[in-house]
Parts: sequence; structure tokens; C-alpha cells
Amino acid sequence: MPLARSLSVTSLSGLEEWDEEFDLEDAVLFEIAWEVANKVGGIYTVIQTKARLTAEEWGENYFLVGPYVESNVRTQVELIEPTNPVLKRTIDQMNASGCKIYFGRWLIEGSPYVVLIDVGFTAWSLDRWKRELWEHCGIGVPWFDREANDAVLFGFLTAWLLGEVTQSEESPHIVAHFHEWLAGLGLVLCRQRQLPIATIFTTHATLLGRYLCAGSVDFYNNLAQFNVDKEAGDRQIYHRYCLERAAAHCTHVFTTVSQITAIEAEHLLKRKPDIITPNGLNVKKFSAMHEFQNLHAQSKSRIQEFVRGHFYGHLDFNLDKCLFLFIAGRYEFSNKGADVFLEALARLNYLLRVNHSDVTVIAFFIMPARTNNFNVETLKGQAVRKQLWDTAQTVKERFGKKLYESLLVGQLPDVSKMLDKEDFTIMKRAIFATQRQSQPPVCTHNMLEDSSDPILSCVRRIGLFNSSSDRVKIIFHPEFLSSTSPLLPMDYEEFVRGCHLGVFPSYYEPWGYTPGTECTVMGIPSISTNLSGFGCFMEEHIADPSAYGIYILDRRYKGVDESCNQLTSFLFQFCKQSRRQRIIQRNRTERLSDLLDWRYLGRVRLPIPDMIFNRCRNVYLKDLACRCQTAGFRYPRPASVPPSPALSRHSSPHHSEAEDNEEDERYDEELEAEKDRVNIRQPYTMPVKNKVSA
Ligand code: G6P
Ligand code: 1S3
Repeated sequence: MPLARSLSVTSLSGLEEWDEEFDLEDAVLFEIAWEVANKVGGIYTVIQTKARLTAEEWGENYFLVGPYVESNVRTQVELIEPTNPVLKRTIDQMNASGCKIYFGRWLIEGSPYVVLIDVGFTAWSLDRWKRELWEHCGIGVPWFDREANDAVLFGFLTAWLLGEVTQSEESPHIVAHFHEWLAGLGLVLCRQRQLPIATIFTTHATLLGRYLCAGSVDFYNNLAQFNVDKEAGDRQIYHRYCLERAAAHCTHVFTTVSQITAIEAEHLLKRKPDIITPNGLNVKKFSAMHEFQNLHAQSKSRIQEFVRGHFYGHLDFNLDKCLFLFIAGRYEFSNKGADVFLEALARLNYLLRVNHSDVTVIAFFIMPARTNNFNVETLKGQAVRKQLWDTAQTVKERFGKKLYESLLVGQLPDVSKMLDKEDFTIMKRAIFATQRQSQPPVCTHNMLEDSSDPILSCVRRIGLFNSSSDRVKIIFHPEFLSSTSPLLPMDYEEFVRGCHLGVFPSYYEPWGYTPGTECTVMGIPSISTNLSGFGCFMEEHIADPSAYGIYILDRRYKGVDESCNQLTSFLFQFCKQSRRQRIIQRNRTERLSDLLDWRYLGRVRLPIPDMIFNRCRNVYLKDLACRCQTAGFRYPRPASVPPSPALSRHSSPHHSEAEDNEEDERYDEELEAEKDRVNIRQPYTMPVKNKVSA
């Protein structure tokens, strides 16, 4: 039997029980993930946002370990000499032995230290390490799987690094927290080499879960029945699966991000997670409510600018009555529910048309796919818009000059002479440039696999081509957003703020960063599902989620068609809201942000079993454990608030603004009283940085 699988999960082999009391200054935390300073999916956000708090707690003794990716390092990392003498010696030694390890500060909140490993530089060791992996753990990695090869290199280099640190005379108490299968091998090797390190492994999704859900499998009804080895083999991911399962079994403490993924891990990885650690964000609270509303208005106007350019020549809809919806994340078409969203949009288009609605919906799909850059038509749209703007500015200046001169001589201007022939010529030329033969494009980029792309294929099937008669338009932006983009120069946060609704009808979503945290903390309502960690979490902790702008779609007990109908109905109701109702709803959504703040989140985690203390005594786990003590917080359903704003009394024309305000104030008081009752505002504080009793 492979050694990695034969290690007992409760064994402390290699790790002596730490003293009942030890100096916290001696404890060092390493957090290891492939997404450290390297955005691939949702784990990047977890690590990046948690870093500030962890750096505050651990100070100089906190190090993130990730891969060296030159383009990321150039923009996100300041390379410096290692500050810690043990680490400096280790890195120098490894670099002298043919590795390339960098040290720096990650330029994010908290500026944590990062150790970045150039795995490509040590590729010459790949065959040797793979042989070792096979001999010691019985896991064989095929040559053609580049990602798994990287995982092998990253794993061996991480274990080497940690091994060197443990050799030092100072011999600190080391805690190593590994995320996901790509980093998991380092943990397996630490245990196999019996390094005195306390290990934690967090899975943010299981590999097999992702693959099974992406196919046509009834996943949740068959969780207990899957023949995991066969399923992994059939999908040619057996070696990856073994790496993931080995890490889950070798670690001292196994965690995941939601209850639903805990059940999945128990069945697919055959180990029940010890703790559930839901994902949070750093919540920025504004002193006045209107501040975040103003930010929405500012960001929305920038999205409107983009829309003006994208739909030039076809701007036959009222931008002021235009609602911006979006879906974003890793491009997993059916896992993330893009299929259901598109189908619901087609149905919504029909409903809006037959009801002669004056609302236009623009749905953005932000999911990175393989492209060779922006397409000409999309870039041209922004150029035309810019030209119209410049023309308007030129004419305005000429107009202003004439007006000024007329006033100087004490005369009111003759309005009929304010614009001359030349002004009209340049304006006509600009208008002619807005003529176009084609419809506004659905996709902003040239796709490498255009004909087989799932979103584009679905758009072709449902026929939503941005034509004038459509009330629902689609824009597929197959790249993460960036403030330096020539097309839509906004970063992700600004974009979310400017939208009206995030739509995330996922079938497979261990937590769901985008819907969960990002929309909610910015006061933007969202739709998620009862199959996503976030959706279940909100259902558990809020008495009436939809009253707070958190719509939870039923994908657990309903078939796809029924879910599409439910989603269509959510969307249609949302389109029927007045501006005032949307503003009130955003205020309510924003009130939930406390619940999702890293500082408070621990208060609703599940109680931690005592055995974790016994299994490995260390501060980090104690810290995690302390955060899990307060369970049972539930945002009340305020008596004054009806279940859905769309159905609320606010829609009554006889309902005055004063009544609205009164109701809102009453509601605020109730919520604040409930927060006081459960003490949710009391931030969690780390035990004093001195002696800690285990
Ligand atoms: C915010 C701003 C208001 C603006 C509103 C638009 O609340 O403070 O000034 O009118 O957003 O809301 P809407 O839902 O139509 O984008
Ligand atoms: C995973 O990233 P994903 O978008 O591939 O990890 C995220 C962070 O825990 C989680 O929010 C998401 O549901 C998972 O899917």
C-alpha cells in the first residue's frame, strides 16, 4: 500500500506534542498555494483578502509560498532580501543547489512576505522526483500532464524549503497551511519525511466533484455511490486525485469552505473535514450609507459609457432604464450555471417583449477563455464613441467662444448663428461614422475556439444576437477585467459596484466568492443557489434572504427546466422594480456585510472538535478553533419587511416616501438590536502575543 495512504490521520508522526506553554514568538506560519500572487480562480481572493488579518496576527512570522510567474511578479511583488535569517540561509542554500527561489513583499493589504518558487528552473529534477514519488507514495504522474508536473515540482521544492527550515538551530514551531491539490504534495512529503511541522490542508473544491459535475451526472443524488478510483481513471485524472486524497489523509487537520463541500469530501476523498472555514472579505464600511450608493452611480456611469460605444448605431434603448446583470468566475460553463443563465435570459427576453417593458437588460459574462485579443468591431465601437465625444467637445468649445465674445460686447447672442456650417459638417461626419451594417457583437474578443465555445454555441441556439427588438442583450468578455483595458477600463470591484444584480446559478460551487462576498459587501443583490456554499450559508444565517437581496435558486430539488423558470421569474420581478425599490434593496444587502467580514466570520463557524487540540497543539489551530466557538447567529426577518422587495408594499403607488423611510428606520433598529444581542460586532482578537496555553 502506498505510504501516503497508510499514514494514520490521527498520528502525530514526526511532530512532537508541543509544550503546554510555549512562546508564540517562536511559531512560524507558512501558507502554501498555487494561487499566491497568481490569479487562476477563487482561491487567489481567499488568500489575498485574508492576508491582511493574518499578517497583523503573525507579524514577521508569516510567509506565503507560491509559484514564481514573472508577469505577476512584475506587477504585484516587490522583491527584497529575506528578512528572516533562517529563511535567508535556506533560500541561499537552495539557490546554490540549482533552484531559483525569490523573496519579496506581496503588494496587497498587509504586505505579507512571499517566497516564490520558479518551478520551471528546477524542471531538470522532474524525472528523479517523479520516481521518488512513485517509490515512496505509489503515485505515478504521466509526462503529458503539465499541471500535475508543476504540482510535483512545487511539492518537492516546498518540502525541501520547509525541511531546511526545520533543520535550523532555532527550530521554530512551524505550522504549514496548504491549499488545494496543486500544493498538496508538499504536505504529503512533509509527513512522509516526518518533518516536525503541524499541517493543515484546505480543499476549496474536490477535483472529482468538479469533473463529475461538468459532465451529465446526477452528482448530489449519487455522492455515496461513486466508484471514485474508476471515475477518476475514466477522466484521466487518477494521479491528480491520488495527490489530492493523499494530502487530505496525511494532514493533521483537514478543512473545507462549506458544509456542502464537506459532505462531498467525505464521500469522494473519504475523509470528513475537521473544520469548515467559510470565505470572507475585508469589508470596508462607509460612515454614511449614501457613500456606497454614490459609488454605484459612479461605476454605473462608466459601464454606460462602454455600452454607448459597444452599441453605437443601435442605441435605440433608454440607457437610464437599462439594468446591468453579470456572471463571473472560472469558465466552467455548466458548473457555474452559465447554461441556466442563458436559457433564463432567453425566457426573460420573451417576457419583457410581450409585456412591452421599457427596461433593457444587458447581461455580462466575465469568464476567461482562450483568445487572441479584442476584436476589431468592439475596439471600433469605443473609438467611435470617443470620436463623438471629441466632436461634441470641439463644437462646445467653438460655441462657448462665440457666446463669450458676444457677452464681452454686451450683447445677448443670436442663437441661430451660434453654430455655423463647419460645426454642422463635423457633426454630420461624426454621425455618419456611427452607421454600421452588423449587430453589436456578442463577444468582445477573437475566440480561439469560437465554433465550439459553449457560451457562443448557446447564444447561437437561443438567438440572442443583440438585435434591436431584443430587450435582453449579451456581452461576453472572455478575460478578467482590468483597469488598464482599452475597452472596459475598470477593475473587478468597480465593475461589480456599477452593476445591478450578480447572477450565479451554479450547479457546482463549493463556496462562490463572487456571489457571496463581493456582491454582498458592495451592496449589490445577487442570485445564488442552494447547491453553493454561499447560498446554503446565507439560508442558514438569514431568516429571509430575499428580503436582503439574496435570491437563492433551487437547483437541489428542481429539474433544470424548473430552475430556469424560477430564475426567469426572479429576473422578471427584478426588472419590475422601481429605482427607489432598487436603492432600498441595495441598502438592505449592504447591511449583511458584517456577516462576511473576515474579522467576524469565525463567529458562525461550526464548533471545532476537541480532538484537534489534542492532535496537534499549536496556536494557529487554536486560533481557528476559537473562531468557531460562536454558532447560531441568524439575521432576523424584520417584521416590517415583506419577503421580496419586488412584492413589497413599496410597489404600492399609495405608499409615500415618508412611510418608506419610517419603515426603513424601524428595520434598522431591529437589526442593530439583533446584532447587539449576538454580539456580532465584537471583532475576534488573537490571543495575546506572548505565552499561550495550549
Ligand atoms: C444610487 C445613487 C442615486 C442613483 C441610484 C441609481 O443610489 O445614490 O443617485 O439615482 O444609485 O440606481 P439604479 O438602481 O437605477 O442604478
Ligand atoms: C474555488 O474556486 P472556483 O471558483 O474554481 O475556490 C473558491 C474559494 O474557496 C470558492 O469560492 C469557489 O466556489 C471554488 O470554485
